[in-house]
Amino acid sequence: MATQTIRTTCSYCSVGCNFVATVEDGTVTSWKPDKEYPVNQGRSCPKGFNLLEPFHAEDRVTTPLLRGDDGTLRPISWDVANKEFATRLKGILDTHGPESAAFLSTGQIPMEEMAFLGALGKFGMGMVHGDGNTRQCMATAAVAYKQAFGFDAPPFTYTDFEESDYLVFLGSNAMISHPVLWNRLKGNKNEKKVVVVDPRATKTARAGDQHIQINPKGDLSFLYAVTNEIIKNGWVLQEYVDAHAAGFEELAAHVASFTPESVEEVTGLSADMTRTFAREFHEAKAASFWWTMGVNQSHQGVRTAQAMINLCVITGNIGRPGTGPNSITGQANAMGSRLFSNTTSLYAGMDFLKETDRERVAALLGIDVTRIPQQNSLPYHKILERVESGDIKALWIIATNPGHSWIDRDTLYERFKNLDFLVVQDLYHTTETAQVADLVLPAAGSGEKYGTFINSERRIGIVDKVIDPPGEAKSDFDIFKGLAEAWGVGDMFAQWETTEDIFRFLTRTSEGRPCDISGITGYEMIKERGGIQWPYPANNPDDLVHRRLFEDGKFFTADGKVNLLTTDIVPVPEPTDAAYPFVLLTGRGSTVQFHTQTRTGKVAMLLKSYPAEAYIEISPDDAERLEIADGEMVEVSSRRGTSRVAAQITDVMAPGQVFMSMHYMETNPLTFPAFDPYSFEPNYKWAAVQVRPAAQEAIR
Ligand SMILES: Nc1nc2c(c(=O)[nH]1)N[C@H]1C(S)=C(S)[C@@H](COP(=O)(O)OP(=O)(O)OC[C@H]3O[C@@H](n4cnc5c(=O)[nH]c(N)nc54)[C@H](O)[C@@H]3O)O[C@H]1N2
Ligand SMILES: Nc1nc2c(c(=O)[nH]1)N[C@H]1C(S)=C(S)[C@@H](COP(=O)(O)OP(=O)(O)OC[C@H]3O[C@@H](n4cnc5c(=O)[nH]c(N)nc54)[C@H](O)[C@@H]3O)O[C@H]1N2
Ligand code: SF4
Ligand SMILES: [Mo]
Repeated sequence: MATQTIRTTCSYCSVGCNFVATVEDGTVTSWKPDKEYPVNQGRSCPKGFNLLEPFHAEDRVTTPLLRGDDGTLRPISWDVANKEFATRLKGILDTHGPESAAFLSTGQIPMEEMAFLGALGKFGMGMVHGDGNTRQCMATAAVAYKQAFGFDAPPFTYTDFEESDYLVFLGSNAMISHPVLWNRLKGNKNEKKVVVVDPRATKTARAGDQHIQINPKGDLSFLYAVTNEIIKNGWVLQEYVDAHAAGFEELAAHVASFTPESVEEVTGLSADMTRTFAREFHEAKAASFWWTMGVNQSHQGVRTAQAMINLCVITGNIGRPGTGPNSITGQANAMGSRLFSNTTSLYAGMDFLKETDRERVAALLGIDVTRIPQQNSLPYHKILERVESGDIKALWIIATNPGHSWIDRDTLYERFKNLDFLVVQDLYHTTETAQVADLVLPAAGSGEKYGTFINSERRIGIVDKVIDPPGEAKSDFDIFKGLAEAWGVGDMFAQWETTEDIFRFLTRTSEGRPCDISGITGYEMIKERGGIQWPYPANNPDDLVHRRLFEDGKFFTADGKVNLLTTDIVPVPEPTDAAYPFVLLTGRGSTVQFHTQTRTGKVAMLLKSYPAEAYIEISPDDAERLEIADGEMVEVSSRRGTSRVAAQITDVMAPGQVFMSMHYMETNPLTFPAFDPYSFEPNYKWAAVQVRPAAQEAIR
């Protein structure tokens, strides 16, 4: 009997846990969290524990599917699918130009596949526009870091979690969103305080030492008032600021008018609370911020993230153990997509607008430099606007399900009607987006193929093949290979025989860049070392298991200094009023549900732990006033639409606010399409809605 031991990285969240599979004659006989792996040290959450089950679901798409004249999707061969793709997409691009088709990708496929897509779509097929679901998720953090540090570089390593003595979770429900990371707090032996800043009394807020129940969108004012307190009380580490920061005078002037008293109304916090927070932050030996979507998905997200960066810098809480303005990433490979997807930036954070960068990539790939677009891609929402105007006529969607997850999603379906060609590449034919596609390409999931992911602490981890994909489904890598051949550009990528060839190409693109990984020789080395964090340059080998950035106080900007950036507070895009008196917040509902539920929704064990039907969380006060009983059906309306959901009365919610989880289709018809002005990330965390008991006929 042939027995294999295979280690692979979980393909749900960005914590990056590793699992060990025992495979006997092609059957997985054991699946356990890896005790040796420095990230999870033998722990896992129920999603990862059941990672392989959804790969066996009945609704896997096992052959390419083409929509016929009668409107139904029918199986076709790969040969026909590739030809159909090439003929129709090429026809559109030839007739209407390089801006008439676009792709939308993901933070969920291995880095090598992202890199292939970015090269094939742009250099091979000649498209200019390609963005991904990381726009819905991490764009704000990426832009905030880039503007402040000169590069998109989350500075921390997970041990900072264990070394901090003042941990501030701002807009993060880590206990359910990053459960294994949260668990590592147990390893923090300091006399510590965990502060959670969230409008809701989430599980995380309740598990922490203090819950600062801030008003939605009160964060920027709060952080500016805290900054002002620190400056006014002389708590600035001036030496550090003088040597390593730019813009301190402007920062001090900007925050001068924000006092704990003046922000009371907008934050909903007493002046005392803000003042105490400032003092405690100053007194901590190692203070750290940990933020996620409560910040990123906001109309002023970038500047809010930078307000945390400013605070860490002026108090010297950066580049030391246990410190840092730390953005935890979302999807398994969000960091990979930020650095190596060739969408928002050229490989390794290079710039499409820079001739030298274009020449460098062209030389490494052995292609003519004119094949590389000299312009940046449009961001996601602009791509969709061009679909609406008819300028973009074809969309190719890979490993994301915007038909469920996009903000104000009903408009998306209207827009899709304008398309001449919609291609969806997914594991399942049942996703909301695949259901409206013209062509569906059957993909293998991570667990059925090879590659690497980069987790939240910049650790490159291995994705290994544990089982075979069903039917004719194949890895996204193999799909791209086939499409390249059919397009007539197979030769351009001939040197990429395996995903590891692409990995080695990426290491070369990174040489001399902040994310330099040119010292990594290949997959074996990553396996041997239990993952490797970037940077890992050649000629500078070390045995570090954990790497933290900015220990030398040198940032990636031209002058080596970190930029302290601020902005004026602007009103929320859709204020509440008499007709729509509630603020609708949205986000993760439980540890066992992932996004649009295409995978977790198929695991019997997970299904038991959350409500099957959509629900809305509402405060006891509001429920009583509206005469709504627990479990009763209610209608939630925004200016975009109405959804019927069950009321869940809970003191998690403050009066005037309601919460719906993103895992249900009922949520995104209601959300309001506002975007951060720098990152263009959608503001999923604010819409004005009305709630009332459902009309009787609706309940029947
Ligand atoms: N179980 C599970 N885990 C996941 C995922 C999943 O779908 N399910 N998805 C993964 C991905 S891609 C991501 S991006 C992460 C997201 O992880 P999180 O960011 O932790 O998840 P969210 O629930 O979207 O938002 C976090 C919190 O922001 C709060 N919030 C809303 N508005 C504000 C505000 O104005 N100020 C502040 N301070 N807080 C606010 C919400 O109340 C919520 O508790 O999770 C990852 N992990
Ligand atoms: N209201 C509201 N909406 C939100 C959010 C919110 O907080 N509130 N959060 C936003 C955030 S942070 C995110 S990240 C997005 C997530 O939104 P989506 O990306 O739309 O969500 P997923 O369900 O993860 O979709 C991934 C798809 O890829 C498929 N897939 C998985 N693995 C592979 C693979 O290897 N290859 C291929 N080809 N396909 C694969 C899955 O079956 C699934 O259909 O949602 C956003 N939407
Ligand atoms: S915490 Fe995240 S990476 Fe770890 S097992 Fe759970 S979903 Fe997977
Ligand atoms: Mo995300």
